[in-house]
Amino acid sequence: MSDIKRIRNFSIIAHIDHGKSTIADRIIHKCGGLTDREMKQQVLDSMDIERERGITIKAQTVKLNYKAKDGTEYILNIIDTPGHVDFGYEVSRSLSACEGSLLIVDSTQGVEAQTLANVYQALEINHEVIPILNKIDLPASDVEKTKTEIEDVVGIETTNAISCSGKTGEGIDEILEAIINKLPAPNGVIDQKLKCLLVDSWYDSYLGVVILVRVINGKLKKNMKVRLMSNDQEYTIEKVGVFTPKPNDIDELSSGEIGFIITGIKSLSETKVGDTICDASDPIDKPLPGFKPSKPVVFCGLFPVDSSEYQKLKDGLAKLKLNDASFSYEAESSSALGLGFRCGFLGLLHLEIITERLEREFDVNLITTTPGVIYKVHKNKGEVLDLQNPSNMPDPSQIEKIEEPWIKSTIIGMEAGVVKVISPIDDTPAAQAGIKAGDFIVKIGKEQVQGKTLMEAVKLMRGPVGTSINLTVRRKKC
Ligand SMILES: Nc1nc2c(ncn2[C@@H]2O[C@H](COP(=O)(O)OP(=O)(O)OP(=O)(O)O)[C@@H](O)[C@H]2O)c(=O)[nH]1
Ligand SMILES: [Mg+2]
Repeated sequence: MSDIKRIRNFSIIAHIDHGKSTIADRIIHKCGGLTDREMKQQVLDSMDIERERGITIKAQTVKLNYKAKDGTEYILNIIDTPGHVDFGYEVSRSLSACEGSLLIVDSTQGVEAQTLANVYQALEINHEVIPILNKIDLPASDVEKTKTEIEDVVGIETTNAISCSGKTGEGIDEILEAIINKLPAPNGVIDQKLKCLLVDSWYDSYLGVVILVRVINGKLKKNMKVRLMSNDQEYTIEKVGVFTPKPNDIDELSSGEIGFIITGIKSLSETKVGDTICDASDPIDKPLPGFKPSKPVVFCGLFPVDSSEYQKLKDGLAKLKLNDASFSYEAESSSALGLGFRCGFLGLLHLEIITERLEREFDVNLITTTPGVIYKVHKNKGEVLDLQNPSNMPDPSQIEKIEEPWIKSTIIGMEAGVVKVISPIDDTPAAQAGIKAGDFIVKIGKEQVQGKTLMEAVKLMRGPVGTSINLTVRRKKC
């Protein structure tokens, strides 16, 4: 059992490629989680495809012991998250298992889209955020400019920001001390009834379904009977463990800790991410609020090049679905391409990853149809159809109107390039179609102006603007 005051749970968040996994490596190495021989670059990116492409797809948790400068031993639970927007859902559930975040910003690149998206999610759930400027070993690194950007665009203080290099290891000691001194300890109660958050679950071919949990109150022990509150089913815990990063069996997890349990559940559909787990013999009344479910937004058809490979494709999809509940598929037949599946993904990178895994791990040659989004088709009789497959388009005589998804966006760029960026936006059908009535907000630092078009808003802002200042452009409605 660990003293809850000596636990720190935190996520590492950043834009893609800003160095989250590399900094996680350094922290693991410093805390002795792996020996020199076991250590490799981005050790938490364990899938082949993650290593080849150098991207994180799945969030990974590691428990480490750290002896602070004051001589006290602390337990650190780190969650390394993916930076690409398609995997934003991984970030949101990782954040809810922790009390704090390390916000990594590449000091050669500055603040980028996912820096903002991820840090806002963290601030929304009251995380303590430690800003870290990475890659200071590179000649193009500009720490002061990046700090100004973080203050202006993200809006968090950077006086105590840490400069570091995931490559050389400079600044890692400071990061570890800041984790201890700035991030809060969890505030659960060990003597209360068991309450756990189901953070993630995946299928392991040896162990079955592995469930990642964060214990809020109470204790989770081997052989204990627990209940999943969403389906009211009871299960016996066969194994309790933590990742160090190797899986390590332990006897119990107590309040404030993050670890995994194995219960003999065979199907991932029973383990709903965001569910609450309680003691079957002493249940709690109210479940935790849970998360918003992830929803596929990009759809396309997948067909085998050779129709005899249909069964292989079907089996492959079923197996991948076991490890990735966020994509969906249903059978489809096309007069040109034969039998196949209509699949939904979180974005284009997710689509690419899944098709690559199908071809590689299940040896199927695929034809992928053009990806599309969901259109809302309003029919004459008032019925509204969510259309994801063009072949289901109703007869034009039955359609009153069709709506296509629009985006709400923030553009961050240098003033010098603004005109080039915004002219095409003002020319888009969306801008032409009547969203001009004061919908555009241009924000530079703390100042903000509103214009009928982007160009007008930027011109209004021109007066007080210096030559190389960052600019945030936000369209108000969508
Ligand atoms: N020179 C230098 N390169 C770095 C540093 N930190 C990371 N890198 C490199 O930057 C690239 C991206 O690093 P990752 O750690 O994979 O970045 P990430 O943020 O985990 O990326 P995603 O998980 O895909 O979002 C790799 O090639 C790293 O070797 C650093 O401090 N200095
Ligand atoms: Mg990574």
